[in-house]
Amino acid sequence: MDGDLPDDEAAGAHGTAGGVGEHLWLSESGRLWDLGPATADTDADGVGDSLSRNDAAGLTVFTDTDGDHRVDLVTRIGADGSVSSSTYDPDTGQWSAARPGRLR
Ligand SMILES: [Ca+2]
Ligand SMILES: [Ca+2]
Repeated sequence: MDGDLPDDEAAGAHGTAGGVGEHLWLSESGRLWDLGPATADTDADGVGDSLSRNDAAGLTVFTDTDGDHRVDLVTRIGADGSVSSSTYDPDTGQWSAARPGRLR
């Protein structure tokens, strides 16, 4: 028969386990960024909800607080110990800055 796909190719096209369905997504300025799979479980419910990125300016932690795989909390920890965070409002699609602070 024509049109049959090899098994491995079909599985690759349709599999979801470990695929992008497990990734965290970041909405910003009307675009959606694939951040990759969560690497940390910050609320200990057994489901990964956060990942962090290191760069020259410090550490940025992306967290999905409600389990829909959309990041809704971003925390930036500067190399100098400063901390700032932004929360996402799904109703408005806007990020708003939370009160800045410092690590104790
Ligand atoms: Ca969790
Ligand atoms: Ca979310």
